[in-house]
Amino acid sequence: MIMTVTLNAAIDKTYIVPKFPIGEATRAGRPLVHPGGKGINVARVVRQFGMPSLATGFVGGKNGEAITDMLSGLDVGHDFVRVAGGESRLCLTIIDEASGRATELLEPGPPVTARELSELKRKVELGARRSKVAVFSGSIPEGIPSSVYRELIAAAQAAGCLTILDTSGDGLVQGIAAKPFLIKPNEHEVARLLGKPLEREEELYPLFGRLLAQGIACAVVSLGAQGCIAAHNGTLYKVPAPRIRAVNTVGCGDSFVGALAVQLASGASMERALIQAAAAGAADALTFEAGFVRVEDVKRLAQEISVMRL
Ligand code: TA6
Repeated sequence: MIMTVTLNAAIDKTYIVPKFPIGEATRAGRPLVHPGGKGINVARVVRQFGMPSLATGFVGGKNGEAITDMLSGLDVGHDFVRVAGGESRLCLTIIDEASGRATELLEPGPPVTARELSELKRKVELGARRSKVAVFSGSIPEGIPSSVYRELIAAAQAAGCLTILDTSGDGLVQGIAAKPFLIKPNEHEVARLLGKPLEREEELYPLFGRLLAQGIACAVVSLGAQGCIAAHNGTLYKVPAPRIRAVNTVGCGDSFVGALAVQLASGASMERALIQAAAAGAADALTFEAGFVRVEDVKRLAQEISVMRL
């Protein structure tokens, strides 16, 4: 089983409009509605690959109930802490068909108390005992210290779980201290680790050296349409993404991580895991739904990908 931790669950609504002019009223059709937040997206993708998944984290209010009901409907196992501080957030994506661009509007979500956080730690410990891989994804809500991922990852690892961290900012910097098995910043998030915006691929090489020396087994930097670069066990991999006609790239990183988690839980080689992940990230971009893949697309696209060892 794969456990995913989403500290700020969401209801994701995606509106597809012919044109989205700023400062004007736009009448939209019915949105696509899904349970969201990065870890929940990962859990859904894991399930699409046919592997059992357990989603945990924080939900609140009626929106929280809607999130867990939708997860049950998708056959995704869940065990969330219900917070008293308010409603789980709405995350809106507006896709402008004329330009092909997506605009996201992400609410902050409810605050979390220290007692609610202790409750989550207990759930993570229990879930990790039943899981091969634990995935920690997404932003950190108000009330929780940025050291949260460090503590949760340590708890999951103590239970024998392989851990993946996909977050940004201080949460990423502090989470690295727990030595997760794998981290996956994107090209923007890695700027925090580099201390400057990423300009050239080669700038990643010394960073990879530092991360591996710090005890991270695998560091993957996703580069959108350029694919990804990864370092594992002293080997550098470059994985070009297949060429596709993207309709929505929101959530592609979550599908990438979901496929990685499935492959690592199945004992696949890093090379195979990276190919499947790159194929899943691209497959997600073929659909309007965020964090959603058609497995047949992943299989087809995987055949177009070959890994280079640098
Ligand atoms: O990656 C896409 C997405 O997961 C959306 O589904 C939306 O819920 C948002 O990102 C949440 O990101 P965050 O980092 O705030 O948890």
